[in-house]
Amino acid sequence: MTAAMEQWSWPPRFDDGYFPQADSRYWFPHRETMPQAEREAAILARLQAICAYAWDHAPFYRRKWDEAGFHPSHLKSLEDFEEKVPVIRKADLRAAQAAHPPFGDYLCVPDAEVFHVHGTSGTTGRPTAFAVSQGDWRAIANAHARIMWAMGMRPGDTICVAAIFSLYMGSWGALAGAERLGAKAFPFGAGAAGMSSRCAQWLDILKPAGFYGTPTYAIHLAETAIRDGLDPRRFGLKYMFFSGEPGASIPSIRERIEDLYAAKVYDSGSMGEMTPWMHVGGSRETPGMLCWQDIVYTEVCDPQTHRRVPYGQRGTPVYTHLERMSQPMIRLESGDLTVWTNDPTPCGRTYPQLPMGIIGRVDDMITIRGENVYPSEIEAALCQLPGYGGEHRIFITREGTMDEMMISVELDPERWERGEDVRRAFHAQVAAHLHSMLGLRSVIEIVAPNTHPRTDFKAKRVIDDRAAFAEMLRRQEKVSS
Ligand code: 8LH
Repeated sequence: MTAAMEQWSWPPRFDDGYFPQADSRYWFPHRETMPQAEREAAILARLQAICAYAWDHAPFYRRKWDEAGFHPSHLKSLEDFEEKVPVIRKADLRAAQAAHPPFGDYLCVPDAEVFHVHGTSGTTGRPTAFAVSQGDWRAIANAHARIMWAMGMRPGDTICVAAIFSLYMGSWGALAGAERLGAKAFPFGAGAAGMSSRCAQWLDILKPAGFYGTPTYAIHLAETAIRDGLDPRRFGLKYMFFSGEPGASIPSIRERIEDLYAAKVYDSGSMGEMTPWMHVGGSRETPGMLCWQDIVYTEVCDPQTHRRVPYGQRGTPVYTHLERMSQPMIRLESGDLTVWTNDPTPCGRTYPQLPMGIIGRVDDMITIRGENVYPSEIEAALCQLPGYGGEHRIFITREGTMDEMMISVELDPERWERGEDVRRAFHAQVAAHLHSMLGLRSVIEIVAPNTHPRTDFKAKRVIDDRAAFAEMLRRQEKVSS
């Protein structure tokens, strides 16, 4: 591979002063549009280099691969990669960090080279630390600037980052990309009391071109703005890019946000561990997300066998870093669910696509009387209904031996005020629509606007008390035996 692949090297090196021609659709024209077979040959060579690097620097990978009978010298094709290299899971990373604190024995650079420490929220169990070297931070900034360019953002644009600045990689990744793009970075953040009102006020004053956050927060922010007497359509936003949860690739939710703000919506985002997480991310012309395979090699796999599923089918993304030195992830199983395709794209990039984005987590699936449903499908269906008040909760419970689902749906303020008949009609409409969209009946409750708490981060809309119910039954059995 020669000059044909712009700034493609191992170890990764970037020209921080590089910009494409101002009128170029592509940041790296050749790298983004090259024939797939040529790119795959380059990816294979890179995978060989990275596996050898990880073998030399990370006892974690040596141990894993020894157990699986794999050695980097065995890697001769992309098929070898999926067949011979075992997946790693978040639990493996957690265990490695518990045994080798704080960064685990997959840290491949000297401790002194760690430049940023981020991590998982750790709400369930031990948090996992992400150690990012300075070189990797540059790689992240360059990759994100490239994808933000594809979404249409340009040097000089003001980009508001409206997500919490803590250990969460979402906000920092968007900020690093905005800085490298030569944009005016506006790291407003999120998460403190009263911040949404102030954010709306700032957006109204500053009129930024770009906005980053979660889809849930964008809707909440628009509601806040409207309540404060501001019109989000007058913020002047052009590009709103999202990550962290499903929404931006779901037509009804995307259209809702586009309508609220009169802006274009783009989806992006894999996992904090996989930063540059925009490596699955949208472009101006292509719906859903592209898999930017030369940044992170994505395989959409059968969740059991971890072999790639054919294009057009559902599977779980398995990710491999191609431009990270500090804690390279090699076949990290995401546990998410998506469908991948490999069609010619309107933007001309020759990457596989995730046209529906990421649907949810494999284990988010709710099974009621034999029917499977994902929470994002319920949200998508509700967003299609005029009158939907913007929030809902899904309660899963066990009645005897049967699982039941109850959905509590807000009605919009104007219809709510119109009284009981309108509420009853909406109830019937929600029940019929969800039945036809999901193929199963659920118990519906219609509630007043703003009944359910809003969030400035990722929404948690499922309340599942089946485990508590089973536990209660066990306790009762003990008492009566
Ligand atoms: C998504 C999406 C998406 C992430 N559509 N589900 O924000 C990007 C990174 C930094 C992030 O959210 O990382 P984190 O906190 O580790 O969460 C990763 C999970 O978030 C991922 O496994 C997905 O389940 C979800 N997610 N971006 C749908 N665009």
